[in-house]
Amino acid sequence: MAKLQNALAKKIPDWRNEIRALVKKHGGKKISDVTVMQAYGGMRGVKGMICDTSEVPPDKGLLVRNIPIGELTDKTPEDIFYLLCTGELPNARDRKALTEELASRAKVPSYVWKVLEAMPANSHPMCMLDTAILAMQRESKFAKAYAAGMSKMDYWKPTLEDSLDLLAKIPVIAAGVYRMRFRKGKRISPRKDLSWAENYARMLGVPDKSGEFADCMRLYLVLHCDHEGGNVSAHTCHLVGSALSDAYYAVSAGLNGLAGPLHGLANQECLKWVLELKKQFRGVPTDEQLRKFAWDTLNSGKVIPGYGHAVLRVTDPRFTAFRAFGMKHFPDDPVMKLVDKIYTIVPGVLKEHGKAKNPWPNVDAGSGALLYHYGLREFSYYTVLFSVSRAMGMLSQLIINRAMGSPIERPKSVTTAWVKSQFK
Ligand code: CMX
Repeated sequence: MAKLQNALAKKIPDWRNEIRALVKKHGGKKISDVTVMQAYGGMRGVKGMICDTSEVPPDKGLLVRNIPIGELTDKTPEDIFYLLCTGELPNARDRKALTEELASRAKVPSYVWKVLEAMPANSHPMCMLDTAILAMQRESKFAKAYAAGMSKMDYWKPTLEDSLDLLAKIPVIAAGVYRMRFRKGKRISPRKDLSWAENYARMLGVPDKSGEFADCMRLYLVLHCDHEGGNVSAHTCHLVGSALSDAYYAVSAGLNGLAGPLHGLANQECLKWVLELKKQFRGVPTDEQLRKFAWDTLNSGKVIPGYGHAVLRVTDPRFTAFRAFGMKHFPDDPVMKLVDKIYTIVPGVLKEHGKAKNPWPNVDAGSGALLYHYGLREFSYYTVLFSVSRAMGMLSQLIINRAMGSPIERPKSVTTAWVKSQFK
């Protein structure tokens, strides 16, 4: 950990000074107004928080520390976590040190497995993952240091410790959940000589002689890493963490939000939708059949999963990266072909429908086809994979918020009677 801690220790004083000066000079100026519609409409577009790890310009998609995600598709998750935390990509030595650091912290306490074994056999894998993370709260170094008394200036240090512990263990737990929940046999232990993504791919136990599945997992973990601060999971993690709840409390809370069908669960829903389509038309449907299938979904009051976004207004570059991977490695795969065909038809249907502000695919529209191809076919597990990656974003945001001394979050709510009284 020394290397990442040192890199952060060098940067944090400058970041603190910069923010202090910014607030001193411009603290009274406005960056947003809030309309009644926004107050009732999920605060969409309200600028009310800071996140420096990443941003999502509606016309570009994810930038990680100002680098377009499309330019990071050859990186490893270690590169990405280092980048999220420090604003710089690591050199080979720093990357290796982080891989070794994570490998050295990967042991999951035995009581976690007992808790999971005690859960009903049909528990949702997301509930199992979140329960396991919450169960480990007693390991928190932040909670111990806080109880013992520490300076506010040092909060980020045990938060970094907790983050590395948690990040190291999440793939081990996630793979254990997969093997336990879907009766795949014994758990597979992590290896010290493998990277974070390679270990996760191996521990899942999906046959992978060529190493292509491991590469798919590397890409998957890179692409889902972070999506600025206001999405449900990041914001929940930030909110819970703002009460100085430790990383275990904060990340499990954030992941409970990721488990919702309008957020991370959409990848499970999306592949289900694609396979229903495939089943109904015994393969790839005609354009007209696909159009009708999409309209039937909309007319039954459901959303088309994998399409639309609260912020994005273009095709998600993460979808583009998944599609490119699929088209490179298995262009003739029937599910991949379907995903591609849906991309040519559904945006037109959504535009005609006229409700969704963004008719284009999001990250969840393509990821399932890749997993399905490699034999990972238990849809209800897909959001767990998303979670393993998104932990990097939530944890890096938490570390930085602690370092910047972010206060407890407490926006003001108003009553409907108050709103009425304003516009008499
Ligand atoms: N299918 C049908 N209707 C859609 C739609 C879609 N894919 N996307 C948006 N709409 C509808 C909304 O439900 C809303 O309808 P109402 O006015 O009846 O409530 C209307 O269009 C306007 O919504 P919006 O402003 O365009 O989108 P929101 O910011 O409210 O919601 C999101 C964004 C992602 C929840 C929504 O697009 C959606 O439900 N998509 C499908 C689920 C999905 O793919 N989620 C994953 C997002 C990425 C992630 O977090 O993982």
